[in-house]
Amino acid sequence: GLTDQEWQKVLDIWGKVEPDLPAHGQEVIIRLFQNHPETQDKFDKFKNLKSVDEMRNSEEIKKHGTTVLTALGKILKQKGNHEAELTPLAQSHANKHKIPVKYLEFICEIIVGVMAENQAAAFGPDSQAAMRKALELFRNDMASKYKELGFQG
Ligand code: BLA
Repeated sequence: GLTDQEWQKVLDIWGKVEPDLPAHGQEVIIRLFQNHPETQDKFDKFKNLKSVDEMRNSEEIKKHGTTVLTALGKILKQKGNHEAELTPLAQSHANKHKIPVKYLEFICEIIVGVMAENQAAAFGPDSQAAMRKALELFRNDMASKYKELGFQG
């Protein structure tokens, strides 16, 4: 788990991201699709988007990015006691969307990268390390739930 100090760092930096959630979310999804094109195939509604320009102009991408970061923010604010938030998410991601743990790793790394670019001054090495730890906890707990659900992930 994380120490109280580490959670404090995570929630402090998240507080800086929150006022601009849609812009961060949009960037995260576009970069996910650019860096790992196979992830785009998981989305029926985004299969038609070919160029970065089309992605930038897509309100649906911005909307999904906002959904993702809003859900992540709710999870982080539980400081590890995120059972109630994770259960439905693991269920939909295992049974319906079929998202491997590897893809969760991809998006978490991109989230850290986008935060580092947009929040350079506030997101120092200690904050980045704390954020990485929190995202690892999220992924590990998703992976355990995947196992319970019989999804190889
Ligand atoms: C949908 N993803 C969702 C939803 C939420 C999240 C809240 C809508 C409700 C639901 O279907 O359960 C949450 N998505 C997240 C979080 C992360 C994220 C917290 O990416 C990451 C921190 N989901 C993934 C990854 C992919 C993914 C890595 O975690 C793709 C590689 C896909 N999420 C995905 C898909 C949907 C979805 C395909 C359905 C989209 C739709 O058709 O509306």
